[in-house]
Amino acid sequence: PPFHRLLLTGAAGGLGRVLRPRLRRHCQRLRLSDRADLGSAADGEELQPAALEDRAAMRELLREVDAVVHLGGIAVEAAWEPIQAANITGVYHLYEAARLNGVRRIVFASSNHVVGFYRQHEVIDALAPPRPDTLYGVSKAFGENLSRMYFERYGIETVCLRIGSSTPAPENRRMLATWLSHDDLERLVLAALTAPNAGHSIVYGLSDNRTRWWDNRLAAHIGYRPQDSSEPWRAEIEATQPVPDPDDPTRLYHGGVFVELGPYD
Ligand code: 15L
Repeated sequence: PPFHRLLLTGAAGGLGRVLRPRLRRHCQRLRLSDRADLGSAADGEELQPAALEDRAAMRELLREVDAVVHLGGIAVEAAWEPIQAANITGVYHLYEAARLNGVRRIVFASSNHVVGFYRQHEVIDALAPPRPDTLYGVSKAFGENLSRMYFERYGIETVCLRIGSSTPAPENRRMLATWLSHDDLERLVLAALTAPNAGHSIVYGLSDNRTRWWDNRLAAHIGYRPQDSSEPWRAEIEATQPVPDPDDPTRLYHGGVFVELGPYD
């Protein structure tokens, strides 16, 4: 395996549980962290619970780690305080811990909600200005910018994954464009971990879908090659799910319903 020790944060979350057994195959030791219960350690796993807002615990968490897959944090719209604690302060703690422990590569789970207010007729690449649809999207834009600063100043490489919708199968019309299969998620994370010169990069996380709003031409150096597509689900979704009203956000915006969620304060 190419890595001695990988760290996966958010390992108890939705995608953390998907990646846990898959990343295990690519390292000698897989350190797993979350504030939620992680169950028991399998062979080659190390459990190290930590809250992102706990600076000292984060510093310990990144000790003797080759690279980090950072899925930890709030993954949907929420009140400001938890977003600030996990996605703003927590990401800062992560990068400070990387700097102090000499960690050289981070794969950062960003989100399509950084660009959620683009319209579905617009196709954008990684240079499109952010148009966050939620406080959550703003917090992910912060992580993208903080990681850029840590690359420019300290050479810590980050691949920001603007993940679409990673579920076992596409569930609705919007997800025909945004879907990222779990196998493609694994391919994407592995490409981001192993690309020789990742620098600071932004990659959209989607499968090889026929309808697509996100263009990865600026991320060719990461070498991500999706193998799956939402297309086999199209006929059934289009036959069984009503066409939304013309002013329905799920039909207008990249971010779908997120453009209307909240405020939750
Ligand atoms: C996200 O960022 C969320 O974490 C996920 O739960 C989905 O809602 C996804 O975006 C999406 O846009 O489908």
